[in-house]
Amino acid sequence: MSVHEFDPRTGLFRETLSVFGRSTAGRLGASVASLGDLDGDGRGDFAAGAPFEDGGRGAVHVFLGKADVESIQGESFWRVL
Ligand SMILES: [Ca+2]
Repeated sequence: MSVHEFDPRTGLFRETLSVFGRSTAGRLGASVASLGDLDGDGRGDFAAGAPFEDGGRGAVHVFLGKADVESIQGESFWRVL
């Protein structure tokens, strides 16, 4: 899953985050939703669905926002079945 940020100064998108799911066929990022601020640290958190993960059972991954968006990696998410 890749997240791109729009820069209104340049009119271009730039990739700010890439996260990989447990399987290449899981389609992590097929759906994404804002969760507000789950942990109360003042940064937005979000969930991303992986509808075909675990042989089609599917999963939702919860990501906690960080000041440095590029530091959000696989170890910072929770997996919710
Ligand atoms: Ca947060």
